[in-house]
Amino acid sequence: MKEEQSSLLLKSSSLFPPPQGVKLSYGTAGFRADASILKSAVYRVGILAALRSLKTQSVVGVMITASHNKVTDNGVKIVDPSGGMLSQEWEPFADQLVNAQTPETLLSIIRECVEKEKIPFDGVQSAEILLGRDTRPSGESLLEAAKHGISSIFGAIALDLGILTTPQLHWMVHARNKGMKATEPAYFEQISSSFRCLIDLIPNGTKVNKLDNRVVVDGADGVGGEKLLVLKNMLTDLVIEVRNSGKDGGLLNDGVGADYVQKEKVVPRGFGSNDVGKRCASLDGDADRLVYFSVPSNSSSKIDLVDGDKILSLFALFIKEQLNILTREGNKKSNNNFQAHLGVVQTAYANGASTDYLKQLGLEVIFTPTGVKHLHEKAAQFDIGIYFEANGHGTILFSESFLSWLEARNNELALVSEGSEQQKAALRLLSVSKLINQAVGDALSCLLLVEAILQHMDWSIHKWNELYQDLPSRQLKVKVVDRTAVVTTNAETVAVTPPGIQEAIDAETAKYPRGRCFIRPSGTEDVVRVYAEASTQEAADSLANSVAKLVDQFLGFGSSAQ
Ligand code: 16G
Ligand code: MG
Repeated sequence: MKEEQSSLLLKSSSLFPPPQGVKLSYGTAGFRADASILKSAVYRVGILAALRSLKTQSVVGVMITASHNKVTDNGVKIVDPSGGMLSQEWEPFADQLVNAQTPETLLSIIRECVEKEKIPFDGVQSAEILLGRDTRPSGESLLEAAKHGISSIFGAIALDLGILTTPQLHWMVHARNKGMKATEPAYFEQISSSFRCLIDLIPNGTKVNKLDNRVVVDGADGVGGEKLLVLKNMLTDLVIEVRNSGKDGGLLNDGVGADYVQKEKVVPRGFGSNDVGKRCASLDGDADRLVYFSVPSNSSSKIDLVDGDKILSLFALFIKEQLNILTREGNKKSNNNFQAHLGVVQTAYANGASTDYLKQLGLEVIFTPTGVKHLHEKAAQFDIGIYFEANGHGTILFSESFLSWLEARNNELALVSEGSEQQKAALRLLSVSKLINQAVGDALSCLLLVEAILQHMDWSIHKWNELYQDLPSRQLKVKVVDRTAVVTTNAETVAVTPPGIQEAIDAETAKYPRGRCFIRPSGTEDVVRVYAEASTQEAADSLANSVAKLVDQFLGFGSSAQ
């Protein structure tokens, strides 16, 4: 590393001293904390992003958001050149860099990283970083800190894209590295036009019966609401009413948003008895999660939740149907046949009834640990991989080879049987691959896909919700002395340590019909989480409570679960 580069780094990092006595960890989805202590971390993530861009010789992204956390929190994460999450191999660098106490230690960690990763660091190579932030008030000054970090690496350029949803930034990094247009208008144009294609491909009989093309969306008073106000005007055949758009003074994530709705199972602010029977949806604070719900009666605030598992089931059903049409009898004559490998990916939080349903459809279901990076990685191994967490984060990934086959098949069908059912199925799948975000789960594009499929099927939200009935479940969290004492295996379904706890959990679970229970350390909060499922709500509650007590006995402060 050149002398000038080292002294620039020493000088600029001294302007961003780390907070005393705080240790941050990259965690499941980047660094997150109270915004007041994040400047130094964001500055350093700027440096790391520049190094990552130099190393990969591609554009990378930095997103400033704390998703569904309270408005006073913020966070930062890196988007890799593929548009996905930062490679897990680099997470330890991120931790070391952010926790370095002095400019000198910081410099030596950077040196080590440059050497170990053989990063071309001669000032000749250039690096480019796309920056985005959500609507949090702290976002603007944190984004400035990221710019400082980036400009302290010679040859690195920051491109400030302003306020974006997290998935928009992922989409733009992905698009940019594929040589495609990576602007917000291009994003809106792609998702609205592929939505239109799907609507145009709805079988005629269904269109006549189409009654219900309205959806009411809770924007969590965040960036998703704001963007949806733009997107809705580009759509015909769908009427979106946006509430909690962030434009009318509501507080971000305060009694609103997908996380609140999914966890509390009550109406978000601004929804109530006037909405009985309507199809409603909720985005989270950075619009990478989506859940649906309906208000069943005007006497309580309870909702009927349609969660990520049901979105996954709807998508899987539709994709499978299109694949069946494409490859059915009579079509076999084509010498251009291909058995697409379709797989679905869930976590242990997926409701057991959803897994049963997907298996009944004949689908291959795979489990991974919690966190988008794990699900995404697995789904990418299929020709079509659909992944969802119950909390509403997910997408559909299409492999490059399957897409080239599909394009070719569509062209072939256009010649021999233009307008046939087979060709329509090919076109629908191609439209889905353009509508759904290939980089990361995206609430806006998932919303449009759900709406297109419901119109295609001519289904109400109730019909959709009846695909299967969720098993009653309960989630609890337990404060413990050290959550890292819990180590799990088998996609988090088995606790390996502390010794003896899994046997105790098994003995408890065996007492309940259809009982299922697991514990895992949270990746975002200092707690151990308990999930329990059973045939009745009372049983699920009781199982969760007993296991929370076990966690407390094995690991707690001697206090009881909260
Ligand atoms: C983060 C993850 C989400 C996961 C959640 C679990 C991303 C983008 N987000 O929000 O996938 O479900 O953490 O939180 O990866 P927990 O570890 O506290 O239960
Ligand atoms: Mg989010």
